[in-house]
Amino acid sequence: MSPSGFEPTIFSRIIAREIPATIVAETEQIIAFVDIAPKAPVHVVITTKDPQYQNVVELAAGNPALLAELVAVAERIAAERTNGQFRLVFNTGAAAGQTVFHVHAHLLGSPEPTDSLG
Ligand code: DGP
Repeated sequence: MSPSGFEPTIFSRIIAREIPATIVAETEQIIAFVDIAPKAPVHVVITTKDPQYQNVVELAAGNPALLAELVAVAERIAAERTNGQFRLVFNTGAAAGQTVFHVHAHLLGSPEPTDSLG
């Protein structure tokens, strides 16, 4: 358990630079890094540095401004790295595929023109 009372996740270890990741964007409260198991030509995980919100529903209720900042960071990364069309996915709950219970979005896209992002 961390001093803040929240169980640290693998993302906390990336934020602390305890394990390596390819970080593509960072603000005071948000960090984004390349997904270790990419599902698209561009696959970036965007998460809050604060580990207290387990999923997007908790973040939206607890700190909507931080959710808006996360989305703004996603849009900036998409503008730099994709063709301008992208998916932003928040898996919410284990049955929906969530494996890391530290709120995060998956930004999925392609730098090339595509018909579909799957
Ligand atoms: P989700 O299944 O929605 O909870 O997404 C968790 C994502 O986190 C999954 O796509 C893989 C990624 N991930 C897990 N561990 C690591 C890691 O150590 N490094 C990086 N770069 N990504 C990770």
